[in-house]
Amino acid sequence: MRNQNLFAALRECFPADLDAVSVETDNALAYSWRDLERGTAMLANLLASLGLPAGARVAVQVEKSVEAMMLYLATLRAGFVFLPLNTAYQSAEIEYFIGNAEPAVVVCSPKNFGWVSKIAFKAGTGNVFTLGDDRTGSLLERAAHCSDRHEVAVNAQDDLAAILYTSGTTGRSKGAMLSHGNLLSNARVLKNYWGWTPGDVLIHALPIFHVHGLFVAIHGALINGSKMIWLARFDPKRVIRKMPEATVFMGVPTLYVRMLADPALDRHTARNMRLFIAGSAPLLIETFNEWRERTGHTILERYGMSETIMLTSNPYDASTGERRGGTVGFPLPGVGLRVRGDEGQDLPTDQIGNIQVRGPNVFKGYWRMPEKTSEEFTDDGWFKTGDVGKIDGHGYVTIVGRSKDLIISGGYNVYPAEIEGYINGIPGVAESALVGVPHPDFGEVGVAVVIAKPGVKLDGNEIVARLKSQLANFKIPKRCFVVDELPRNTMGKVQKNLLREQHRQLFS
Ligand code: MLC
Ligand code: AMP
Repeated sequence: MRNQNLFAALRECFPADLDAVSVETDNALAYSWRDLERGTAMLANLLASLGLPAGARVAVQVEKSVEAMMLYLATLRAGFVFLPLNTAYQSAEIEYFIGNAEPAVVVCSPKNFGWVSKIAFKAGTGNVFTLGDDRTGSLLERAAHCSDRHEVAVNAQDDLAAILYTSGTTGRSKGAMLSHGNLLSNARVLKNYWGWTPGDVLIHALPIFHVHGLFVAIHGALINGSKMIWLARFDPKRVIRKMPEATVFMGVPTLYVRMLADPALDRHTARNMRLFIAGSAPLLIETFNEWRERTGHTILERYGMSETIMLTSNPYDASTGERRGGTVGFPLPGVGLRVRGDEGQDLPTDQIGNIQVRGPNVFKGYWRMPEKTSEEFTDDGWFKTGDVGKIDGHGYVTIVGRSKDLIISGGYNVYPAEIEGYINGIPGVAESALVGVPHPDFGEVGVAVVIAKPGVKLDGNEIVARLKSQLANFKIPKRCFVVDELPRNTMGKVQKNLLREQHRQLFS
């Protein structure tokens, strides 16, 4: 049987000329396809030399670099399971992920080695390496002694390739298990659906620890043998400067909003571009329209999740329909999408309900949480996305809200229950509620409303300052109000919709 290893499939798509440039960085480094081939072989040989058991997890919290991408590819290549972690996560968050996933290998930034290695060794991890964003660290030092030839591991379609932590629809973070087959089938569908062509060049400006930057963008370029212009961080000026050399860009809505704020963005800078893709959070119709006016290009919005990779997309090919702002387009080929009522009944066209999906892209379940996994699937095998939406008569899907209590801020997910837990742990706090309100830059941001215990005087700014030492920065509420009481319904439940309404003008 054919090897179903994702890396093997991506490598087959490398161009014949391995000396051509595959990645060009913003600090003027150029990597050839041969560099990717050799670098991933050396790293895969290093992983293979560690005597890891099958299915071992490789947890990685490092700054974005081409070597970090190679580490991802090498983990696939060696047949192990990649576990990316947001660089903003602080020690309590890392402790949870490492404790839960029990990785055999942890790779962290050199500056974090002290605290990360302590957490990792305590959790039983046998190997902790460092990787800096300037090609420093013990990982590359060790890999330098390894052979640059490596036979790609043999994997079946259902073998795990990656675990992505997400809170799903409820509760504590859960590891979504994605297989080689999930990732490869989605990459192949997107290559065709988005019309990737020879000569395409992708500007890669997203972080590489989530679905968007790690899978959609990287797989998209590699499976097309396309060059990437690699920016270590998003900077609107740099993207605009590089745009004439590129044809494809992917971003969360905040990236588009920030580029529109730069007068240098115009039709001339975007003249060679073929496609602008947006997703991970709702794209405002104003942004969609303004982008078209300024650049002459219509953004293609698509919809996905950690558990499913990409689900729907507006059409690329005009003959199959127009790109409609405010919608996320059609279910991708092979993806089933249906809208169900709260009782599980099928809903007619245009009726709003719960979005459920199935297909070869849908994940294998949550890591070591079989009960949670079965709760999130219907009896007939459809995954409950937690998103609320409708399908119109032409088949366009629109997302109108979420049944899960989730705030999406600048494309990152913030789970109110998690933040409220931390706030409630602060001495003197009786109760708290976190709600999402509109924000011109991040789309949506969290605002905390807190009640103090009797006789205690609390200060909102001090609460925020305290949270900063415990949580990733994007999870920190942008404002915190201390009030006497929270609005409640007759059952005593906090009415978050009223709080949201009360604060919706805060940043407008
Ligand atoms: C940064 N900050 C944020 C934030 N990012 N606040 C709220 N939400 C965010 N997303 C705050 C920091 O806390 C800090 O605050 C200040 O902004 C500056 O931090 P920074 O790190 O310098 O910010 P910046 O580089 O400007 O980052 C903004 C950003 C980044 C938009 C470039 O957030 C980003 O790359 N977002 C993309 C996320 C992404 O890739 N999502 C895909 C998920 S996959 P202070 O107070 O400390 O100064 C997925 C599935 C799918 O959802 O469908 O794709
Ligand atoms: P994550 O768990 O980080 O993968 O986030 C997935 C969630 O992001 C989805 O369940 C949606 O709520 C949201 N999302 C992704 N793309 C879009 C989009 N184009 N429009 C609206 N919401 C989106």
